Amino acid sequence: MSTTARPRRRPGSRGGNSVIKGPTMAHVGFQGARHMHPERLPSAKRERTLSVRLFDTNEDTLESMDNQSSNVKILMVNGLNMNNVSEGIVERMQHLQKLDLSENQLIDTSLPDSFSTLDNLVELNLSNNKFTKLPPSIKKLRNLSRLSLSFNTIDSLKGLEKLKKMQVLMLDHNKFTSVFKDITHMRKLEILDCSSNNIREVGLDVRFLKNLRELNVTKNRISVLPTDVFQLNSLESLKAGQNQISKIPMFNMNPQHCHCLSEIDLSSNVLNKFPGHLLVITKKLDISSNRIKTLEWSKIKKMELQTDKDLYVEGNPLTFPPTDICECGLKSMVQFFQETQLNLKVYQGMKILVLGAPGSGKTSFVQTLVDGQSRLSEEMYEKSAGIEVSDMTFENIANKPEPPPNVTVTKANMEIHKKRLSVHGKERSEDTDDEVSSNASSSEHNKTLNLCIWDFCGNPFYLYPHYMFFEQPAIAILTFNMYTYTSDKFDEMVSSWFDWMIAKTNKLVVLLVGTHADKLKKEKMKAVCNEVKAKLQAHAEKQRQIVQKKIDEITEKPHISQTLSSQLNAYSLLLHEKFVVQSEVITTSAAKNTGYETIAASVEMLANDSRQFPHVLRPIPTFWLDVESFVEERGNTMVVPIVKFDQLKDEIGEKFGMKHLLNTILQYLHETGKVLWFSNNAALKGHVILRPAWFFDIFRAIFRHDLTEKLEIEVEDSFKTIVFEDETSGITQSKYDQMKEEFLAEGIVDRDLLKCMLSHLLPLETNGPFYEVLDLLLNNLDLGYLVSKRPRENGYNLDPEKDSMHSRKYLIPWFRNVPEPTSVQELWEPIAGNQRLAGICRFPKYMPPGLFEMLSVRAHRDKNRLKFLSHWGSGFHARHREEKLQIMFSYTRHETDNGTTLRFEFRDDHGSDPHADSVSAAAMWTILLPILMDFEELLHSYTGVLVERLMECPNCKMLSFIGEWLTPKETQGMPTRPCAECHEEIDTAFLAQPREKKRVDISQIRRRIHSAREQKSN
Ligand SMILES: Nc1nc2c(ncn2[C@@H]2O[C@H](COP(=O)(O)OP(=O)(O)O)[C@@H](O)[C@H]2O)c(=O)[nH]1
Ligand SMILES: [Mg+2]
Repeated sequence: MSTTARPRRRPGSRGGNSVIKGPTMAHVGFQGARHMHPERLPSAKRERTLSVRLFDTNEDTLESMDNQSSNVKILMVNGLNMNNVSEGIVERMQHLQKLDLSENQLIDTSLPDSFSTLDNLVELNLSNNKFTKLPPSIKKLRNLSRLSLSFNTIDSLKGLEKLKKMQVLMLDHNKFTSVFKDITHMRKLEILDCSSNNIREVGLDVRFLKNLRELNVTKNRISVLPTDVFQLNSLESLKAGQNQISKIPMFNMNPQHCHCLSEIDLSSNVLNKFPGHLLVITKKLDISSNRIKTLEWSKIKKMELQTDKDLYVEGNPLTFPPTDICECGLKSMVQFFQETQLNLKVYQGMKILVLGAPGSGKTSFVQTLVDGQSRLSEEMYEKSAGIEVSDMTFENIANKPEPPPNVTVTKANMEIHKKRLSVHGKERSEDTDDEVSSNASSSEHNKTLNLCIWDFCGNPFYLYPHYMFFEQPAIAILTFNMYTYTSDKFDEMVSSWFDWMIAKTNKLVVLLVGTHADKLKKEKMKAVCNEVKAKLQAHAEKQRQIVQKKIDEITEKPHISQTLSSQLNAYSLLLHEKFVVQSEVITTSAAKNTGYETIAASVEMLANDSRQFPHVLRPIPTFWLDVESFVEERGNTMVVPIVKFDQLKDEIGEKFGMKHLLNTILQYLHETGKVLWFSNNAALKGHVILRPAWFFDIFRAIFRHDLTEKLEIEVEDSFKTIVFEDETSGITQSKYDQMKEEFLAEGIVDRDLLKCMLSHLLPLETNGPFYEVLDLLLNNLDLGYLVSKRPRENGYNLDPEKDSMHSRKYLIPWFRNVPEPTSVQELWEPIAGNQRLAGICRFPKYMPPGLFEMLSVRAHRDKNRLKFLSHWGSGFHARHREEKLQIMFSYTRHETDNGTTLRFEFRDDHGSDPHADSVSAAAMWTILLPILMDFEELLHSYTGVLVERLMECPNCKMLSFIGEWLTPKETQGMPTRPCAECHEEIDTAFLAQPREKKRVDISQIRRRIHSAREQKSN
């Protein structure tokens, strides 16, 4: 089959069929082809024509074909300017295997219906015609294995489900906008050419094309290549030049399974980072005419000097290595690196965390910053969700003297800094100053600052999951859209983000960035910036005052107890840990690429501020870098790139010695965004996540603001093929719909659904990786807990047996938005008069989103012996397994401010008989305390949270006692304490957990309280 389909017009064919003189048909092939042999012997048998070329399609010609028709297997009717395929041809050619109709004038209606009866057709060439749609009749040609539709104007490939035998598919030079979704069933496909179309993405579905050898997507509008493409085991050639591909993410390169492609062509794209990791899997890598500035040594390091690989890099704005070296090919680059590496110092980089409301311009900001030219987010194919990682470097960073000791970066500071930059040849600012210039030349300015930029999706949905990744040390960049800003949106656009950030870290370094500068007049912009600045100061002051007021309340007291003094301590810490905000809003425009030199200057100055970032820009020992490469490589070869800390320690120790440095090195890698190692998180510090971007993807697969949409899409493409055809799972469409509904409505996810959601990140051939990730999510990240549902039963069992065959579902509190069920009060109300233990944690400023959700998952743990009865959006209700107790945790947001109150209450559940034996306060504390302590541990990682702990007076039910579960000693020593509200002497067993020795006669106290109540009501 001619796959290139170049016009091959027969001379004279232009004149139309009727005027053609000469032969009308050529018998070009005979059975056995004996006629070709010069010494051919006459045969007794009649010869049978196998292959026929028609020069016209007149009725005469067709008739003369009649006696051959049962034999003809190949028919060529190309280049005839024909605009119709007659029934006549089709009827006569029922045995046809190959048909070439290329280079005609065929239109959508040209193929007769009977065309679909050409059952034996294996190869069909329809290239160079005028089709605008897939001819419907070809959709039934089940045996078709080679099809060319090249050079038409077809825009959709839908409806080819029956064509499962396809091996070669030529779709180039059409108007397709999407292809991959419609060919997932073509598992035998080997060659696919869809160059010169309008395709925007190579979907994840490409991974089903396991036999694909050649893939050509040149000249389309693709911005992202899924890593699955590179993992196709049979792929030999990948051509993806002339697209808009901006980066090639890292992916698993398991050396055992790694095969080598003969070429990867990524020329004429917009890559800004050297995808050197591809050199491992291809003989020839063409990345010419992109936007790559440096080729990192670390990526080429693994190459041998005598490499036979080819790397094409011309047409890039390369500054390193020098162009003349690059022009001489990969060998000379490797040599260059090997010779220069000894002099090359590496300095510690840092993370930049970009956040702000959705649509505030974060993604455009980051892309423009990284690319050094205007980029608006429409260019990117996927709407951001989760966290997007980009890397960039600032070259020629100067060694700067310590900045002046004021905490806030002032405008004046900025300008001085700008000047200094400009004279270092960066041409970032117009003003030059000879005096400074002479100074500068003497100072050293050859450092490179490596930045790892995390672009946080701004949808409020991520307020909880993203907390995990918002850490210090890092520069936070908060963007807001100056064009759509109005005073009443200040909270939503600016201050709520501050509250969110401060709650986690308390110490912050923030650049406040106004975007969309191109859309405002100068005066308006100035007014907006001034207002935002003033309002932010006022907001910070207000927040400060809330804390100050609490401090005053304590200091005014005559006697400061141990509890109060520890509170005082915590409160004043909140005031002391200042945050640094650049006092002026930096105005930027991603559309015009303005404001970025100020950003660069600010980042550079902050990076040099050794009080804020003592580690940044320090030289990194070579040994650390070796470990870094080792860790990186290790991560790239793992399906689930997570190692246990101890294991990594052993491996490093074995390979490099100096085990004891691992903590320090991992901390460095964590701070620079190379790995994730949450050393302050007790549940997680035993794990090291070697590829942060992979982990973000796992998060993103589950935590999605657009889940409804996402699940819809999943079933459309990859999901049905993965799971519906997976022999073990046997999931039907209706089961899928049911699981989806359940997740969206109840926040309960079925294991199979979860598997699907993660399927593009984890191989499905084996369950191991999935369970590994599941275990991490449930047990280390407090994602959710196991529940079960029996078929045909309505409710869920929130406490199933571990191995129950019905428990394949997980309740994920963050997704659970159902209202409190009425059944709760039916059980809770009747025992309202019983003995109880109740208290609150009040968050006057801000309660971090997700805190309650994590608390509930932890409370559910087996060790707490709670049997969950109900779990709704803002609370849960449980019984204790052994003690007769009902338990409720719930939280409510204050209507007046940002504050929130989390309440816990234990009620004795011996019915409403006041004389029945009730559970002692001491016993309640035994159950409550571990839950509270778990909660306190969670709180511990939010250093900027203001929290008040209060206990309820068992008599008057007012919150009149300080919660002392963290500092119980003082109260434990007393038998009773007076209530500040009702002045009743209250047994301290209700206020703090009693010492073990203390025996309390609860029933006596209960009776006393009871009679006091009766007296009162009289
Ligand atoms: N005119 C103009 N449009 C911008 C600018 N920055 C972003 N946009 C547009 O604003 C919209 C939201 O931008 P995006 O970067 O996706 O915001 P994100 O949701 O914060 O990541 C997109 O339509 C961008 O094209 C800018 O500086 N100028
Ligand atoms: Mg975005």
